Amino acid sequence: MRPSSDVLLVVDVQYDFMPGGALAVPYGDEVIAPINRLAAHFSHVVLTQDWHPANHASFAVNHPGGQPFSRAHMPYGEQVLWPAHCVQGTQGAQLHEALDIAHARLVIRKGHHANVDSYSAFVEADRTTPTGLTGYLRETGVKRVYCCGLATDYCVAWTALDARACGFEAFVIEDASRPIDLDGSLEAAWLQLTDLGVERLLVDEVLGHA
Ligand code: VGL
Ligand code: ZN
Repeated sequence: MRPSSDVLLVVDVQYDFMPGGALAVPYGDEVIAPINRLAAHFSHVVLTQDWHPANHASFAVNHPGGQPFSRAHMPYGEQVLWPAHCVQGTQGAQLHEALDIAHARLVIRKGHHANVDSYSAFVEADRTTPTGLTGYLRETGVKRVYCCGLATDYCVAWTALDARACGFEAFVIEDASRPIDLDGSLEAAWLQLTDLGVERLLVDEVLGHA
């Protein structure tokens, strides 16, 4: 069992990101088995949950003429306009029931401010509003943050980059994550992750079987 200073951060494994969901990530359901396998070895697991109000500014439907997967200018910068997803209290926003992680200690909800998105589990897209996760991880003695889930090139990447920026050792577990890959976003994410000191690992490497 990994010590409590190693946290497994499971990002957005929710029905709306599954095949057939409102913002389907291709093969998104394939992350569940490797995540369950990993979680059995981590005493410290934290889950994130994308959790938007229905009037959220990242939803194309809330912009006159806005098309899903187009871009809009927000006060904090460019924002991809997504199909409405993970609306607070809906079935699509629920964590997948096949996650077998009863010992998870914390579920952190993000994206709950109507006017700001939050891909990162640490800091919202305005890059100033904290979620509180940094303080929680510091107070519980975490040193290493192992990120996995959905989507590799959005919420997983932004979360891992912020973990590193907060001074933790940070890792992305590639085969326990799946990408959206919009306009080259996956390649751009890996370049940035590598550049900023986030390590790329496979499940077997994390578990010491490689
Ligand atoms: C995500 C787009 C919008 C993600 C969340 O979990 O990667 N992507 N909201
Ligand atoms: Zn979202």
